[in-house]
Amino acid sequence: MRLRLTRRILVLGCALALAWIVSACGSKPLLDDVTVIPDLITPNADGQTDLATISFRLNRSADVTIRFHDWNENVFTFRDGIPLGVDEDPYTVLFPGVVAGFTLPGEDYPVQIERRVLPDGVYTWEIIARGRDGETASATGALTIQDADTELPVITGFSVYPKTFSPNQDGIDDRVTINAFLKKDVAALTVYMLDENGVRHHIPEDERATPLNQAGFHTFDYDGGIDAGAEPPPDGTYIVYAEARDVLGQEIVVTDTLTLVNAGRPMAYILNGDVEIKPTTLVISDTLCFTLTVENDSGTYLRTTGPWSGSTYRSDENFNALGWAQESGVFRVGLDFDTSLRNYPFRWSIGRPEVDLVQIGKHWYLPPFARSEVTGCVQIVEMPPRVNLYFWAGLMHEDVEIAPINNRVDPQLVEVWEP
Ligand SMILES: [Ca+2]
Ligand SMILES: [Ca+2]
Repeated sequence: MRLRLTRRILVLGCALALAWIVSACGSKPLLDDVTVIPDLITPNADGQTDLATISFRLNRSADVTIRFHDWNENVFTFRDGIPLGVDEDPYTVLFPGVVAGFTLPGEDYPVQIERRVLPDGVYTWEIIARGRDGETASATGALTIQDADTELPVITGFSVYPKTFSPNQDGIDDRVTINAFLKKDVAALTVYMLDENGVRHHIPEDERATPLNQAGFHTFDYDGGIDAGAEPPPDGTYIVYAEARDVLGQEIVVTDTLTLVNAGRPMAYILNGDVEIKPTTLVISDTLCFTLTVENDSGTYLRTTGPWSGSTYRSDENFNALGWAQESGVFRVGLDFDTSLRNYPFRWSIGRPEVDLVQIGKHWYLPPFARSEVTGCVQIVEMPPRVNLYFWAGLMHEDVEIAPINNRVDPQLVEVWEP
């Protein structure tokens, strides 16, 4: 009886030994050599024990999750299912005490908390590896968090104004102002608009307000990228994000919406650079007229203003005198000549209301990709300083630019004689 028992134990022992040998020789453990050092950190960015080094070895490819459990059975995720390949060298990850965003009981923040530092306490860390074949291995240990700087980089007063804008350099609602108030100094404050392709359109900060990244009031200014020469994003409603990240790595996000209408970079030309000016010989009190065609070579509406195409000036008048002052963002055709005292004193709209132009709000526009014939006349009422003068046309985008191709177009010699 005693002998049989001994023999049984022996058989069992061999079987166990065999299993151990197969495990050790044929297949190493999935997760190996796991360490978290030190076992106490103080995440407050003072340079002292701010980080723990998490180290482990994978003997087969696996998805690795690193998380923390508190004393109330709450779970905080640091890394979630990161796919990692088998590697002879151990993986190391620096843990700054910051995990995926969470809210504690009784808290109500009007912001999204993306990443947040763990409050002081003793946590159980857990590293889980899930192999491709479903095999799972894990390791656990204790980590103490002490003196954590738990103040979040909260953003308040986030506003986008106007909520609808038309980035097209027509001088009407071309820019958006975005305000945000930072409660603490941060490592980065970023504002951007996300388009339907997932592309971020960075919105630059107006540096006249608080110094970059410092607690206080921050202002951002967005023109759709036009002033930098870019084509703005297409019309539509977008989400604007403001993200604040502090030196610990805590991250806060707030959002608002912004709608783009009539977005587009305006481009227009005098068709073929061709201007008809006649007559080219006249006497005082005769009238000089021009005809040209304006082409809107863009997908946006071009704003314009009077005097309307077809109007006649006296040569001792100018557009200001007729009550049509320079206006930011409007396109006008101008006529200029050698001895004129100011740039393009005679100006006309790039089309006629309700003929070539359409009304949007209170203003008149040449539609996308449209052409319009523009004419205008000047009655020469006084003798110019000399008999022979060049006259030329221009197409100006007031307070924005006169593109070189639209300046001093098709100069023609005109003779003016006393009667
Ligand atoms: Ca510290
Ligand atoms: Ca506009």
